Amino acid sequence: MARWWLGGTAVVVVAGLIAWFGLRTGDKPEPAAGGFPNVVVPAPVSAVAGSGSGFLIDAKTTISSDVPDLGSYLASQLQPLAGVTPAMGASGSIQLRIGGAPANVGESGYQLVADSKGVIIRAATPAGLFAGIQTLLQLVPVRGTHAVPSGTIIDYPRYAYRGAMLDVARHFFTVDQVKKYIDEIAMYKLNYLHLHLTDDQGWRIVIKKWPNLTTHGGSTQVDGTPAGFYTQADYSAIVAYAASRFITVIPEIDMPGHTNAALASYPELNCNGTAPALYTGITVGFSSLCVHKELTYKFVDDVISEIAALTPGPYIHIGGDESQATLPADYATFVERAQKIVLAHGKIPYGWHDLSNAKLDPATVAEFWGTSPNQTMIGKAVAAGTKVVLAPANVAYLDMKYDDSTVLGQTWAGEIELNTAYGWDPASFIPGADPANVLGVEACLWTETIRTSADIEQMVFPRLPAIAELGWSPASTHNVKAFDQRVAAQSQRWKLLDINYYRSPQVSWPDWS
Ligand code: NGO
Repeated sequence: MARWWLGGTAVVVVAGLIAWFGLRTGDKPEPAAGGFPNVVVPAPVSAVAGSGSGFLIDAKTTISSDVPDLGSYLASQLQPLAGVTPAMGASGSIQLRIGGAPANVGESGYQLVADSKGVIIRAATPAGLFAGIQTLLQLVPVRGTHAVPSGTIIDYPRYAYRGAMLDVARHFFTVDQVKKYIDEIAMYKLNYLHLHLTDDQGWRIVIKKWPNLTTHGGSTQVDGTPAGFYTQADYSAIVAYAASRFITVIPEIDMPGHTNAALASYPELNCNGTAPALYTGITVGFSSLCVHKELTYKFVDDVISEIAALTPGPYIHIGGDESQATLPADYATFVERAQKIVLAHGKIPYGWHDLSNAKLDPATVAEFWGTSPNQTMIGKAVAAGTKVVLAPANVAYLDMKYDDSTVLGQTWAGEIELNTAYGWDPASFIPGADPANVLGVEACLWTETIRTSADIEQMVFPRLPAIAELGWSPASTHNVKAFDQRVAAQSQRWKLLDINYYRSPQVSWPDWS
């Protein structure tokens, strides 16, 4: 019997509040147990236990889906979990239905009902169904019989923006590596992938009008090892793959600082007309586009024009961080023109919160990466109505070490253990900010020290699920003990899928061996 189903009595459970039936230290999950309230990350809005033994996924299971691609996606994802690839059928025991969900699930949420006969996920949109599928996949016990516990979940996100940033400039990651990362962030209902495509150490996306940006500027990376770049077709493949997981890609072209790779590729972009050498170190703040050359704005317009054409999503990120080599007045001039260029190409300007040193367009979105919520720059901008995404470096930077023993990563913003990453509230983070101006949260992975997919996973698991939960789950579910228990349950799937993760001492990891 499922641990959370108490003697046949239907028990109303608000996820996260009832931690006592979670996995206890050293517990092995019972076969057909786990119960959705204490395993799902991000915690659902509400979960009501049903009676009965739940739905057994086996060779007889079939799927019928109003969105055919989602039916086959679910079948492929069930294969490693339950050892079966359900066939599609008109009246499947698992149904994915557009329509019929309660109105409060909105455009991004879903309702999931499981009983002994089957599972029905209903949503208003394919994106909502996809979120419901992620929940279902977490409910399937990997061990023993693959029985989804019976009950009803109603779930929808707290914030519209739930992002992950991956720096592909300091170390380059291939299309396949990015797709793998997309699959991993999709498990936690993130809906934006922000790709940091350019920096001092490398320019990673072909711009047809400025080909040397990649042929020269994309040839190396941190450490001076050979690197690569995305053709526009590669990039479109990433965008399309992300879209199939209901994730919108946000391209970042970091300007006017962090531009050594561009300056090294085209001497004419430099104020003195001389190209610097390629850069393979990690110190920042020394490069700047030449703000007073008109060619600079032709360059920016050409780049943004090609990037906008490759971007179905609404945002283009123009960086704007750490422009120590740009005079403050020049910075303001540049940012004001760059915003206009983005708007002229039909996109919303987005950038690191340093942008608020310039006059912001009302549409511009600022990404807060500071370590103190009292930083006046962002406070003023948000008070003036600027929409903000929160990626505070001391809680949401996944390149920070966990503790003194962490091999990878940096420490400039502190060490970030799992419960530190989880221990803040986006709504009240910036004092005085109207919570309505907080678009959401982003987990950032800078890659000065990160070289492989295993490195990525080591730094993001389990902290990325923490940030994902802050972005998705209602504040009322916030409970560190319950969260740690639900994260512990996730590790069974990470092990199965060969996803590397950090065994934080704050979590009682079950022994899955
Ligand atoms: C800072 C800096 C990046 C570094 C990162 C490392 C921002 C927005 N600019 O974050 O260039 O890679 O820290 O943690």
